[in-house]
Amino acid sequence: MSGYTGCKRYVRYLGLFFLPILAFAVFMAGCNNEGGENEGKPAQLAAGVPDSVKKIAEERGLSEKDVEAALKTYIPSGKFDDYVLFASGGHSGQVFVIGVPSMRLLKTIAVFTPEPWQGWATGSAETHEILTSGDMPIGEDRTLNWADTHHPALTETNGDYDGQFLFINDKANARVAVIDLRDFETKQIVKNPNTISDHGATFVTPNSEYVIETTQYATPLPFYEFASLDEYKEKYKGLATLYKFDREKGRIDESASFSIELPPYWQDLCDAGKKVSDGWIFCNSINAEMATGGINEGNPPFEAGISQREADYLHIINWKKAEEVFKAGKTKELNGAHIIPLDTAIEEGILYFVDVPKSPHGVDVTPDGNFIIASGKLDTHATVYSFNKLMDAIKKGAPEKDEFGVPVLAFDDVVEAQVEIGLGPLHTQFDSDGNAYTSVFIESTLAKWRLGPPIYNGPDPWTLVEKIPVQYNIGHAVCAEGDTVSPDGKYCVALNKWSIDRFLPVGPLHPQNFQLIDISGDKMELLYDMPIGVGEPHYVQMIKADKLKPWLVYPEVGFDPATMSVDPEATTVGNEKIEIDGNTVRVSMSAIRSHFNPEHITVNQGDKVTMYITNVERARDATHGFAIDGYNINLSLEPGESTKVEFSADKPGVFPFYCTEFCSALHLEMMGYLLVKPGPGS
Ligand code: K7E
Ligand code: CUA
Repeated sequence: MSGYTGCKRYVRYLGLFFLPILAFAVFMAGCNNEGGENEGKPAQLAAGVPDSVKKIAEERGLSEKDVEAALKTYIPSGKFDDYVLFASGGHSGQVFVIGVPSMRLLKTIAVFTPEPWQGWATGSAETHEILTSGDMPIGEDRTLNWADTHHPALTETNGDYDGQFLFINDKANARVAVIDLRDFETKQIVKNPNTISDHGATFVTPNSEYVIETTQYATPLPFYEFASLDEYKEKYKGLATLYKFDREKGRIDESASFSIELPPYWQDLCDAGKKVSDGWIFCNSINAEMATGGINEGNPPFEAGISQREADYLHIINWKKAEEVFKAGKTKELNGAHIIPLDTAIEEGILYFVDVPKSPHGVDVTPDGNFIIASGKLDTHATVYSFNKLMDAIKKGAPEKDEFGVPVLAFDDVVEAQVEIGLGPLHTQFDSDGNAYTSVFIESTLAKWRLGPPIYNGPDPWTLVEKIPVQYNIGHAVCAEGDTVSPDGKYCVALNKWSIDRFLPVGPLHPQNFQLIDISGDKMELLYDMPIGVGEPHYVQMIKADKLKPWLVYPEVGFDPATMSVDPEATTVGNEKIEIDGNTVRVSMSAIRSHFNPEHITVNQGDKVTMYITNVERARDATHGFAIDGYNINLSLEPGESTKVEFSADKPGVFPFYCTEFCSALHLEMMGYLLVKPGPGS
């Protein structure tokens, strides 16, 4: 509870400032509440259902089931959720943080899209730098300020979430971001220099040694070299990139990262092996036909061309071997990145294929690592591959090769089971009792089915147990820690693409629908619908809330979130000043309830202004904003945070600056003036 001791320390600061008594009173009221929530008052257990409750249910037309669902999801004021969802924000480019079972939105983490509330790339030099470091490597305007986020991946230790970092990909531009879960802020964005779109990202190896990213739509390698579609087979490539994660630094180390060249088969989702299958990666693909579309030229459209064959290829990649080959220098360099050529990958035994029926999408490894489950979107089955059988088949030698020379294992040698689950299966999660949960898109259900030995040793292995309808068109599903080595069961959430009639109409663009499902009983029960009114989430991970240990305030005053350390340039109390040197102006500013210091900044038109602003507060939630009207600048300064603002004072006039977070009774008075004297030519 650093915020609590912070209050006491802040009382000392108060002597230094002349603050109106009112603001002080409001502040101390805030202090008194600290550490108060969730403190152990004895629970008041309801003894039977009182008539008043029955009356409410009657008046509101609620069934017994509705009341039960309400009780299972209600979190009283000041109590916390048991689980946290990290949801991709789709084309909002962000990540949503949601509590389970309440399904309350706790935060949107700014990632690839400027976000003014958090001051993300809307004024602070540090966040602007992080965002633009993922810009396009070519072109006159390299700006990328939107993204299509698909798959978040929490860091893992021995295959279990450890709550330290979160990765997420941008499908639209092949970027990967790193979010630090100490302050829930994006720390790094990496643009793949050789691929333009990704999808099989982000997935981590069991100790987060690597973050996996595969290309979605094949393009020439590198992506900005031109090759006509007639040269598709020769010039277009897929790429699996393994980004080395440096946990100490909390950053991807691009110099220790490498890619593996793949045929242009449109690699889709991936999962890393775990336990027995640690060291391997499994990725689906959907265009073994190598169709190039061209409906306007009389060719079959992509959707038909890509669905001609009965099967596509599951890619089986030995990443430990690939790492050895990379370290031995058997790579080519392209745009500063290391690539293992396809021929080398084949020779070294890094890459194998096996058929997956009917345009597969998801691929998911069971918690024990023994099975790999792949689902064909146009199939009614989930196909289960045995890891041991795959290894035996590799040892035995593949009977066939694809047209690039990649060994193709015999399907019948490696399949453990094909489970009939429904039309359009996509993604699979797991519980702690040997069950799998597969989202079934076309029929809009979540299907629960039994795995087989050794992970499930009861009666009727590899059979469907039950299906629950969802509203509507489920994409991914997530269950509590359901893709780790130790799933929790309890809850799943169906991530539905369409909501149609579930919410009050808000115009033709409908929200997505997250549906919370209780899986703890014999029957799955739908508990709650949560509209997602911004972007289209794809994948989500659900972590136990107590694994997250976020800071409540920054650990020291002057902290720079970009470096996660005290900025030596940060303004300290008593050192507020304005230094002018020719046409450069340096402002050292502090922010505290309820004033900025300095309050007047007078510069000449054309001056280059750099401001170091520190929020010197130590109280929890005492955030200040800093906006300059007309200069397109807004920051969020969390307690202890220091940030840098750079701008050119190119517009003459008088520009109020003010605090954009309602921080105290005298918040409106927390302002100042930027006075820009016109230059000689204006
Ligand atoms: Cu939407 Cu995982 Cu990108 Cu399936 S993906 S739904
Ligand atoms: Cu500081 Cu409002």
